[in-house]
Amino acid sequence: MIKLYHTPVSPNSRRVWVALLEKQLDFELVQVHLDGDHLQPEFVAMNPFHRIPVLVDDGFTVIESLAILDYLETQYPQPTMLPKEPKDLAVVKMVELVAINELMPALYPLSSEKMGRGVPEPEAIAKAKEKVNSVLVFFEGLLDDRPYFASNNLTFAECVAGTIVPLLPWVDFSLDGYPKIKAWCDRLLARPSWQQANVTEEDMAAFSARRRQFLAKTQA
Ligand SMILES: N[C@@H](CCC(=O)N[C@@H](CS)C(=O)NCC(=O)O)C(=O)O
Repeated sequence: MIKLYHTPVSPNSRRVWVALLEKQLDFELVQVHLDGDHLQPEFVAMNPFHRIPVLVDDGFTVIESLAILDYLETQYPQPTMLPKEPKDLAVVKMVELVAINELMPALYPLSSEKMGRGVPEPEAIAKAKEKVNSVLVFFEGLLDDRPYFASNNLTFAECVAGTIVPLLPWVDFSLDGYPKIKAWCDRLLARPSWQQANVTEEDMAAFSARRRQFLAKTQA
């Protein structure tokens, strides 16, 4: 039996969660609270960097969400979630990495006030919005007449970017100027897997409050 150690609001673990659901695998979710569970010796024994997600499959432990996705694809190839054609595969990988390396850091200042981390300087907000715009323009350019990035079927591009981009309206970044991306988000949000792995603003605020308390205590 597969076990996923995760924190439901974390995009890093939600991408694995939706992949497991989309692959229709049997798995058990183990919630790890990031205000201490992740520092317990049993968890650190699985991930010495004390981060979620961690996947354990038949006694084999995998850390790092992208490594987990690649493991799932090769161990459980049906339905396939990575294209075989080189250009399509390149598009999927670009979307995965741009979402993680460019988009996620920009969400930090944009979500700061809502998550109770204080109000960033207006320049920081403007810079983050500029970055989000460049990412969305880039993504719009990659979507063709297929319903998903470089594919007629859902791929890891959706698992990764699709668990981050739909959160943008929540941080007051409208998707109205990006019609293809907006339609792609609607398509994803209608899927049972996205509905099952849904997180609400309340979940995020509750997570953030708990995490801030923990960080204040440990950094004092
Ligand atoms: N590169 C890692 C990032 C994982 C990560 O940063 N997880 C955060 C939650 S979003 C975490 O577990 N933080 C706890 C800590 O660093 O102590 C991945 O993709 O799996």
